Amino acid sequence: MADELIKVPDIGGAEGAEVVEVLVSPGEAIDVEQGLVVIESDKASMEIPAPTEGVVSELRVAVGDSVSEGDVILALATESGVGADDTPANAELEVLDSSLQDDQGTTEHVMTLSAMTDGATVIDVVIPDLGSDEGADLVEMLVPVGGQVEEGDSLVLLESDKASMEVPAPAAGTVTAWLLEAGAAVKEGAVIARLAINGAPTAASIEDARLETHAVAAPSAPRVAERGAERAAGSSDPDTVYAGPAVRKLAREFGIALSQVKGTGARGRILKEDLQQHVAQILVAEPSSGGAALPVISEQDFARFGAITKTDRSRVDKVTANNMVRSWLNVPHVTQFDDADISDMERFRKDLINEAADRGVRLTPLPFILKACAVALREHPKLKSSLADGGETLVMKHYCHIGMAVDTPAGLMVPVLRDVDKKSIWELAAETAACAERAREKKLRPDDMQGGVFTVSSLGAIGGRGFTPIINAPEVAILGVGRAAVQPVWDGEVFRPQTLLPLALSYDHRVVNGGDGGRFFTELTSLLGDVKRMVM
Ligand code: CAO
Repeated sequence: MADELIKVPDIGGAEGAEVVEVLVSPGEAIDVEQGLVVIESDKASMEIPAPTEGVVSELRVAVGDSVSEGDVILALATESGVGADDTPANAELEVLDSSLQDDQGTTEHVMTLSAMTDGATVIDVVIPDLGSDEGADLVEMLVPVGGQVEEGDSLVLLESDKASMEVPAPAAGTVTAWLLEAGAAVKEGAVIARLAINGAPTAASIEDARLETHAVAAPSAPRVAERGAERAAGSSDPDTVYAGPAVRKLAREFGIALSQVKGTGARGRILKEDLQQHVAQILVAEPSSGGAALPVISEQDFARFGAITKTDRSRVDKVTANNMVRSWLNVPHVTQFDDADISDMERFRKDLINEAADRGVRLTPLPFILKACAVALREHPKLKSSLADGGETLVMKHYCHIGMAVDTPAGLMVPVLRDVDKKSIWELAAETAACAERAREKKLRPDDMQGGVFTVSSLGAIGGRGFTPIINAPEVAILGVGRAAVQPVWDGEVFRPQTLLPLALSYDHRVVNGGDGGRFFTELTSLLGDVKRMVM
């Protein structure tokens, strides 16, 4: 038996994720594909399955930990496992160790003695090994020229696509010059500053500085915990802010000091939603700042009126809430209603029930609705466009991926079905069922929820005649589906029973005019009334 290290796989560009559930324990025998942990990122919940069978020999994460692609989740003792010593993670550690050893005798690799003035030794501060060849942007100088630093104090903040990192002072001293400007792209070895040091640096202090940089660039669990503790203690020191590169970038764009933002992620990590919440609060608190302030819904002490309990909301619920507010506030919604006569479609669907059972699929009205939308969108492509360039241009999409709202215990998810226009009703039936199951089991990947051009939200199975769906921006339209019912319809001479499907189409009035919406809707209801036309 050998230990195989199981790592966080590619999570589709998500910037870190939180461990929300650990499904196994040390000593437990695991089957291949068995769920190990559930992680939630900004975009998705995802269960990480075991790539092979084995016995859990060590758990490396706990609920609340923040993880990213490549982080080790656990060690699995397997018959054919890769030995722990051979894993990339350890290989990386070895490289780090050997680079430190190299530095023992070659301190100028980290800093170069450049001048001796007034008895002080002035050294060059250089960018250390960043752990990748891609370099980073010099985002912020944390110490002004003339500023005093202690050994290990952060000098600059660097940001790459994958990490934020601080370069610590290799020795105590005074910054005498910055040689680059904020925004400069830097790589290992670039000289960024001059430091007049208080005493001659030792090889040991230089090694410590290197180690420190590595620790910040790829925070190990204790380091992250330490930073979280600093935040939890309410520190306003920007050096202790714990946030990912994307959040830091967004904060700079908003001109927000992250030290003022309360992090709600694991160990006080500041999430994008925290920043959005902070900005919203500022707008509310300072109506004069932009005139766009919203009246506040003040918080109440409900306990005054009776017993209450409070529960934490899931990440999916919070992300959905933000998306809803963003769309509701930015997009002028118009919602139009109609009923489709699906009497023939329902007869056809029921005729196919036995064939569906033979094929092992459940044939609900949804695949027909999706197909009808795809055909109507082909004729009315504006309904699947998006605004770009601040509203100057319209992006027309020559594909037809449609999102489908799924109600799950963790919250609302919208997996996207690819190329709906090219798929048969049978294919769509199988795919909608599979997608809904994956959503409910938290197995959707961020990719599965991207690229939609239009969304269908069906409450038909749950009930209700109609509702006004909120557009999944930057899409420009969404179809809400109610519960079909047989109703009497006057045909000019008598009332005849018809199965009517209530539909609500919301569209972005910046892009879609009433005429566009009406024509699309008429086409859609007529396709649903005559399903043969869907294949024309
Ligand atoms: N009218 C009448 N009956 C309907 C119907 C409709 N519009 N739509 C579905 N049904 C029936 C189905 O035919 C099925 O009955 P049978 O088993 O007898 O055929 C039953 O309702 C259950 O359907 P389903 O929910 O299992 O499957 P679906 O394909 O209709 O929907 C899914 C799949 C994933 C869209 C749905 O389960 C779901 O999650 N809907 C909620 C979406 C949501 O929350 N939207 C709101 C978003 S905004 O908050």
